[in-house]
Amino acid sequence: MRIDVITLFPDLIEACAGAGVVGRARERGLLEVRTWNPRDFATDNHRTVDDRPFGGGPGMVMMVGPLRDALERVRAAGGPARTIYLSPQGARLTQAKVAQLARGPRLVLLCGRYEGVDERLLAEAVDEEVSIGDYVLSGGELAAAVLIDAIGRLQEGALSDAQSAQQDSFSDGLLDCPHYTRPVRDAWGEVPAVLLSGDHAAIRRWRRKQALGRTWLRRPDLLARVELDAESRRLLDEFRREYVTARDQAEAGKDRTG
Ligand code: 9D3
Repeated sequence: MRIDVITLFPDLIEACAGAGVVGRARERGLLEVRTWNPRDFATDNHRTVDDRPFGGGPGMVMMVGPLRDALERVRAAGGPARTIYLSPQGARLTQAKVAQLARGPRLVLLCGRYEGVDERLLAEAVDEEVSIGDYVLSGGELAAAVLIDAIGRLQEGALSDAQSAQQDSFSDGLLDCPHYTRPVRDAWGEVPAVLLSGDHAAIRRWRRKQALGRTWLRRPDLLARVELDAESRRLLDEFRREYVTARDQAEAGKDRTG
């Protein structure tokens, strides 16, 4: 898959998309990422890409001209592509959207700076606006980097077999279970005995129960959207009962000492 990024800060994109799983995917030719700087498409001596907003007010707006010329060059270099503007006004990014976009074959990401881009560009040249969440960034680059990372790791062959298998068992809309490694005993606690038991069925049930329980505690919104089979409902009931019991005992302990 190929991703072209139009940005005033190509170094930011390169820094994020050059490391780890995504960097390796690019080295293996599974993912191609190219950056284009609108400043290279400015027409005046100062290479101006922004101007003051009509109607007044603070901040600057990215001009249509340099962005349009950059987009036209990008499209000429590889045919038509879905164009996404990273924007606080966009639809919130989800894993389902990531999976859809990762099917490719091509994507153009437009990063805004200042107060954003001239609305005419959005109307004429942008297919979709995407936000990564309800907080204020200083531009679209980190959001584009998030999208590239999430898409890159889904490219066929980007993850090791182990990572892919891991992903399969948790692509079910639940939070992950806790993880432990050596040593078994440490000043900060012990590894749960079941994980040392060698009983693979019991380990699988424990992990499922923890994943369900943590999702119930931390992300009830996610839990409300998954269909649980009979075993999962039973494991979650167990988790809830144990959680309530442990909480009641902790409360009783406090009453005795305090
Ligand atoms: C403080 C400036 N705001 C004026 C009231 C509007 C504003 C303009 C530009 C807020 C943020 C930005 C820059 N943000 C992005 O380009 C951006 C973004 C984000 O800020 N949050 C979450 N997702 C995204 S995607 C692009």
